[in-house]
Amino acid sequence: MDFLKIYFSGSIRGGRKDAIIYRQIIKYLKSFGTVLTEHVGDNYTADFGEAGFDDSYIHNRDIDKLLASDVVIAEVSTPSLGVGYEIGMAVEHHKPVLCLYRQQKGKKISAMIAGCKELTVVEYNNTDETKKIIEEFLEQIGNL
Ligand code: 6K6
Repeated sequence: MDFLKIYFSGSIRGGRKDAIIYRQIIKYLKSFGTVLTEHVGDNYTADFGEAGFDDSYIHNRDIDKLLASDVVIAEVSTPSLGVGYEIGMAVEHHKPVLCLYRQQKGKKISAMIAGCKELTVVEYNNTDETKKIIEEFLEQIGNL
């Protein structure tokens, strides 16, 4: 089988407080294949290093990557319009999607994610747990 193409989705303009977690997940995902969206874990400056990128260019490039991917792994603890849009698009195109969610006091995951039966939504407490969850998911969808 070809090297697995993984689309990692995580908040950018929705807020970067979980960026370190994204980096750790991406690092682990790289042991299974190519992560098409490694930049989501990058350490951006205040403007997220976006200077010079037109929004429609970003959108079209990311959708091309999403459609080319074998699997989508989204970290959904920080609500993000872009992440929600990517998940919806992935479902529409029948991609296997794993949503990783960290329990946070006073917060609840969107019903549009928790209530979608095409998605695999799994809660975790620390990044070590995400490794087992990811491995089990890839096994379950037949990619390991
Ligand atoms: C960042 C670094 C260098 O250039 C940039 C430009 N911005 C983006 N680049 C790539 N993907 C992006 C960018 N902005 C949003 N996205 C996509 O939307 C990513 O794939 C994320 O999963 C998602 C984040 O959406 P928002 O709404 O939180 O920004």
